[in-house]
Amino acid sequence: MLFLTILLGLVALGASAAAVALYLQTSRLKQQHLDANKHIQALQSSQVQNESMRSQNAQLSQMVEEARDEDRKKVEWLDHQQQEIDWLRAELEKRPKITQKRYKILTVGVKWTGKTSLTLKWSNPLVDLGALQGTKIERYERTVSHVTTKEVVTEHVFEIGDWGGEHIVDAQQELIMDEIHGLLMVVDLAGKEGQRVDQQRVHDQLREFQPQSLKYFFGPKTLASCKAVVLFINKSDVLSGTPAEVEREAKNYYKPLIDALELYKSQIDIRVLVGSATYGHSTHFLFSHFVERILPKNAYDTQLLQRMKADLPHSAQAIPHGLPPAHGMQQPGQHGMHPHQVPPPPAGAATRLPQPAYPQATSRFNGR
Ligand SMILES: Nc1nc2c(ncn2[C@@H]2O[C@H](COP(=O)(O)OP(=O)(O)O)[C@@H](O)[C@H]2O)c(=O)[nH]1
Ligand SMILES: [Mg+2]
Repeated sequence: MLFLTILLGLVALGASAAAVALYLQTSRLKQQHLDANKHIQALQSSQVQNESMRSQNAQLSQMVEEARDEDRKKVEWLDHQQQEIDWLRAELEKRPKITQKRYKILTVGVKWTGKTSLTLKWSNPLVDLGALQGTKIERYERTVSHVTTKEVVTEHVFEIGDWGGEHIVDAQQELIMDEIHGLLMVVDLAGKEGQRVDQQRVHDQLREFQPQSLKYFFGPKTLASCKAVVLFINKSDVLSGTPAEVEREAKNYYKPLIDALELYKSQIDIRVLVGSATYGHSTHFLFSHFVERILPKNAYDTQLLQRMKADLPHSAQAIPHGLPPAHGMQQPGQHGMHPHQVPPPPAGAATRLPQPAYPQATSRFNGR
């Protein structure tokens, strides 16, 4: 009995032990299961990460490829540019060199006579060079012609100085300093906004250009370099009458000055014109005149020849009475140019010009 009881006890003990072992085993398995799940989750998330990194990587690779492509294109473009620069440089080497010949024309006269209006009209300047430092001279520039030889292109340029001071005696200083090729003396018949002749003003201007002052104007330096002097009696529009009457009257006002200038006619080419800067009367003739007097004959180009041919011979047909002789002043009784007429050619102008090898020009260029 005791034996049975002990046996049963042992069996029960064994069963309990087995149950405990089973429980422990189950718990351990559960824990392992949980761990395994966690690992699976971690693995899944790292797979997702991996996937996204792979796609980022692909994008980066594409970007790198594109940047490389871009780089290659830039290198090609730079090569191309370099070739172009080399080609242009070689072309430039082949080109003739450019030189400039400048001819200075100084415009003088007292304030408000219309110098600036006149300068802008006759020379139609392309460049305003600004005021000469320390002076009252505004400078303008107008290219007159280009002459090409094998190695050199010569650009012939008029540099027009427009005197902006009050008294012309101050301008004389500039004349002493500078070599000039043309001199345009401007006087007028009326004041700033004047509608009729202002005798006092005429008188004042005659005093400004009195013979004593002229002596300074036509000093040895000016006589040596200056090829053309023009006295322009401006504002002829304030006079009325026939063209001949207007001209006679205007010249009469300035007779003392014209007579004083006459003394220099054997030494320098002097021309008297009556006109109006506002209305463009006689103004365009200034261009042809200065070209004809100042520019050497080998400095004409086709365009200039056309213009000169259009200006001079054409007008010669239109007007029976020519201008006074090219050198010197008008003879008594001879009429100079009238503001309302197209200017006739100076005597001998047609023969002085180089002969063009093309038909008679019909167009004029815009220098007026
Ligand atoms: N009636 C008339 N007035 C003119 C003529 N030319 C210029 N003027 C006037 O005269 C004034 C002075 O002109 P401007 O060219 O500045 O003279 P500057 O001081 O000699 O340069 C301006 O009011 C112009 O409008 C002209 O031919 N006739
Ligand atoms: Mg002015």
